[in-house]
Amino acid sequence: MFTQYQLPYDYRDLEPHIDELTMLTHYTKHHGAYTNNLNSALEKATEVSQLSIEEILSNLANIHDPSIRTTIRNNGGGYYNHNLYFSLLSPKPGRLSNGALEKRIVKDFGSLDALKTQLTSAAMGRFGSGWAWLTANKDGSLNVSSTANQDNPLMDDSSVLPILGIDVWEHAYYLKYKNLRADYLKAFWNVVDWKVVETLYNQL
Ligand code: MN3
Repeated sequence: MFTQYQLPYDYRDLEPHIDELTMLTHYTKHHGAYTNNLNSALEKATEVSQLSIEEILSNLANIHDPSIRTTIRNNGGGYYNHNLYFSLLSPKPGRLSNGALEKRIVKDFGSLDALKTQLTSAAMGRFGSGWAWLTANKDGSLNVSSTANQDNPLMDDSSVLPILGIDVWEHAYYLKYKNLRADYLKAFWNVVDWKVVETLYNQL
């Protein structure tokens, strides 16, 4: 039985960057539904129901029933992706320390600003609903990518570690920003807690 990541902040706390109604709806309705649907589907997929969510997403091919496999792909992805997304946000976001992640960002992208530009570009380039990602490889190198729907980099390569995910489904921004995804992305960077990203990276 999977449970939602518990928010350590209130729905209104990310204002004005992400508005209260968006946070409330996104967390209680969208993320809540992904979680419930995942748990229901797993009752019919005993071949994977004892695994961690990372293991499930990395082993979707082991789910026998194609229809249940699709349900778990969509809702298990939605469950995992939103746990990561909400955990990255903070009303008092921390900065990177002068540690391994900052050094690697400079090595792979030139600067933190250059990395943000690449992630923003990946997020803008995703047509329709999906996500942009920063993932870490086993050797510590970093990669920017994007996926459609609720897919996740773990579905293609179980060896990578997603350390930052940007939700670009319209439900993440439409109430406040309407069709202006670029404005949402600009605001998003104001509430990303780089300390959380760094802690994930250090788990490699
Ligand atoms: Mn979402």
